Amino acid sequence: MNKKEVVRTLETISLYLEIKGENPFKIAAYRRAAKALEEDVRSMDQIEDVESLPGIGKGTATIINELLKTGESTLLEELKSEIPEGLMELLNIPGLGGKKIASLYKHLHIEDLASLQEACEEEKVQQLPGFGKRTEQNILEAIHEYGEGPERFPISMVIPIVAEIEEQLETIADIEQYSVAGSYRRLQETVKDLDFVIATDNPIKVSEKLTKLRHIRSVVSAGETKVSLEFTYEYPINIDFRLVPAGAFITTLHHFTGSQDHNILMRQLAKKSGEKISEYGIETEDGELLTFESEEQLYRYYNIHYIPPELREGKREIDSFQEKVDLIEASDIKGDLHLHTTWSDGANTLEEMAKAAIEKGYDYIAITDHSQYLKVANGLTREQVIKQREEIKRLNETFTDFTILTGTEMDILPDGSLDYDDELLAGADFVIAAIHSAFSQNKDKIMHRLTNALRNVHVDLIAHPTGRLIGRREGYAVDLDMLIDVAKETNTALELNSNPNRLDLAPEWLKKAQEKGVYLAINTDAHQVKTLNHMQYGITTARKGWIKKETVLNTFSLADLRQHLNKATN
Ligand code: DGT
Ligand code: CA
Ligand code: CA
Repeated sequence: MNKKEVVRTLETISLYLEIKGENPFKIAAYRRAAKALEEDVRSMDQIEDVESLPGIGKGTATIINELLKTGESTLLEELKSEIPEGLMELLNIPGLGGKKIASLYKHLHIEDLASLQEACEEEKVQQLPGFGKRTEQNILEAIHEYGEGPERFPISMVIPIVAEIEEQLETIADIEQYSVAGSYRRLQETVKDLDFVIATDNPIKVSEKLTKLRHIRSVVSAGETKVSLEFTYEYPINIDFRLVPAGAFITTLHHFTGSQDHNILMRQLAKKSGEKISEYGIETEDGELLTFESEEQLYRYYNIHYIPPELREGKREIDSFQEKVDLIEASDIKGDLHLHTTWSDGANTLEEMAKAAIEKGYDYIAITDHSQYLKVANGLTREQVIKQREEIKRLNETFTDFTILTGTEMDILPDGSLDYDDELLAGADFVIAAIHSAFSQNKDKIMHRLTNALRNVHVDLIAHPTGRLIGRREGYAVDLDMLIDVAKETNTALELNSNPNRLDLAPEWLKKAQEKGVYLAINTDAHQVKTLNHMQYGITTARKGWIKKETVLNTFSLADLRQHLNKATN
């Protein structure tokens, strides 16, 4: 377990205790322990004795040590068995926290959404201390909204669901081959439902096994060619499974990957040569049904280069891929230029992040912890920045083919000033500037802040340029055309943040930036070793914007990158 996971578990324990109605001191002890760990600069491995931290007592230390040793907590398991599962689902209702849920449980014996709805309708909830008529009304509305679920799910929400489904499909012996399809495979920002294609000789058995997957809420239909299931995760979500014999796997996968508009283009292509294309295969003029071993082969049949799923949008892809198209690939990436460590709000140390990057085959990384203004993220003071640089220098001496670049993710303050002075910035290899506050300012103010940062000679990159969180937050009022123009003028790069919650900038804007000659950096913004893997979402998003390797700073060799950065700052 890394530190973030331990912290989260401690917070979960305190939440369970609160819902159970335990005494406030006990609840506070777990919150305090979580906070103490979060504020310590070391990673879990480096803390020898957790009890020596202020804020951690004997009791919480025991829990932490158990978590580190076994990955589990007996206390949490116990609490989970004591408290009705349906009660935890109430946490998804806005306005309901541990305290309120505890009161509902204790006084009205509410155990799940259904009993809460009933109590609201009977106007019992408004009589509880701290609730009132208005709150009751809000809860009722929120329950209705939750039941309907969002129309589309942000991609980050379904990534773990796809992983869990795939893990289970692996264990079904009668499945010969499977793949996720639909909008997920095309990496759309949001998806309506999930689609899988499965090759099997035994559809009856597979169909039956599918209806026993974890988290199923209801079986919509379970036939021999299609199984449609409703799952319950944070929200109810539908998943369609298509079952086909192995021969039809590729054409079915292609069909259900879509997009619908891409399929229309493919049909027109087939029509030209008197053929018909469908999920079953290509039907030639003399009635023969052709199937394929790979999607490459399928496209080659029509003399087209392989079109990756993320570009199957039904626009110009069929024309463009008549020729070979050279877009950025995962193997082009030589480093990650936006990373956090335990020095600010990351879960892993400098050394751990570097080691993981070396294992990924990178040549360099930039360590860009938060700056002093961002107190919630433990931003670094001027002195800490200097100390960190010394640490990086020391570490760099231990590497042969790898370099840590010193850097910062510096806040652009609400008034447009920068969080560090020029003298300090001049000593960094890579300076990121970013907005993390005062999101509601008008466009003029936001652009004043961003252009101020762009015009500073030391700033090399603007991180997550719009500040959006897909499906959750729009971001601030940025004029992207202007941002791109000023980025060009000042030779400042713009980020494609690979975190699947962000994917910021979006493909259409990446394309515009590239057209205007603005450099990009595809970064993970990882706060722990695990999320260095988010790079894949960045690469795919870049390809959606038709981005070439040459546009992307972190495909450069270290020498070229250094040269470019000097040119940019002189
Ligand atoms: P979504 O679910 O709205 O996020 O987007 P998709 O693309 O996953 O759409 P979905 O689940 O309705 O269908 C999956 C794929 O199946 C779709 O991309 C193309 C194919 N497909 C489904 N219905 C049709 C159709 O009526 N015509 C054509 N040409 N293709 C279809
Ligand atoms: Ca779908
Ligand atoms: Ca579907």
